[in-house]
Amino acid sequence: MSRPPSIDPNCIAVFTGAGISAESGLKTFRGSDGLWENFRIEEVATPEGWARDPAKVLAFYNARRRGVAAAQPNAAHQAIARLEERFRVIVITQNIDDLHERAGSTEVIHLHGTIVQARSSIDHHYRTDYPLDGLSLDDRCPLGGALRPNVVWFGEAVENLEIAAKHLAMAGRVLVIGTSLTVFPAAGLVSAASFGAEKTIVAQELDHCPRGYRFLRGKAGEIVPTLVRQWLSTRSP
Ligand code: BV8
Repeated sequence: MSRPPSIDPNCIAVFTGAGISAESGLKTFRGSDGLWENFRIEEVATPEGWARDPAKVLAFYNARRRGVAAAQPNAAHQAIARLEERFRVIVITQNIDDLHERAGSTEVIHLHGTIVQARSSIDHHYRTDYPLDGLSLDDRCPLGGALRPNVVWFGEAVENLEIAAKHLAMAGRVLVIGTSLTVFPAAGLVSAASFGAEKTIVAQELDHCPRGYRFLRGKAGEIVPTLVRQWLSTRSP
């Protein structure tokens, strides 16, 4: 049966969550000792929390900014970057770290923003680097607005959904790594993958496996390099 015209066998879409950065030393959200075990989402990852106590929000993200700068891409990030030797690879990530880019991936779409940038709380076009030594309430944009992390908080619109869904729909292979699929609308993107695409999900545990996906249980740093070696050494699907 020939593939629907929209599927590209030489294109791989990789959808990642916090689990792919766990072996780089960055905390996940919902695992044991996860971020949400030690912080209340409402206080540090919502516009209301920012309005109520911006200093607390900046302290939370300043610590994560330092953590990301100290972290290194792990074997899973590096394997995904290696896939570009033979395939067009679109990385669609829920993560705010820059480990995919630092591993060498050249097409990375962030759905929930990035911690390496700050944005203005009043000028929605203004962007600047998020300083390694952290943001303070004195840091202002040219219009005098307070600077905040360039991330999508709960209750804020997710970015790049449409382009992400387009790439997932036309990819001949879809690889989902390290996400509990609990945050929407991002999690709903896994169902944008085509029926005819080869679909795989890698996680340490999973409440429900999306329809049509093969579930590989284990660590991304172990499973993904093996999968990539197989894909690089065999013909396209
Ligand atoms: C929206 C950035 C509407 C910040 C994040 C009330 C009001 C408004 C919305 C809602 C509401 N109630 C519910 C919603 C929807 C809400 C939502 O989904 N809530 C959940 C909690 C139910 N969503 C939103 O609010 C979204 N916006 O709906 O806006 C709107 C529309 C138009 C206009 C205006 C408004 C925005 C959500 C984005 C929030 N920001 N991050 C920051 O990082 O600080 S979410 C955050 O959690 C991450 O970005 C990620 O996307 C998400 C999920 O986390 P995961 O990545 O999956 O990580 P998790 O820890 O959960 O799982 C880790 C996985 O890895 C596990 O499976 C584990 O097994 C595995 N793992 C661990 N180690 C390894 C491993 N796998 C392999 N190897 C390992 N070594």
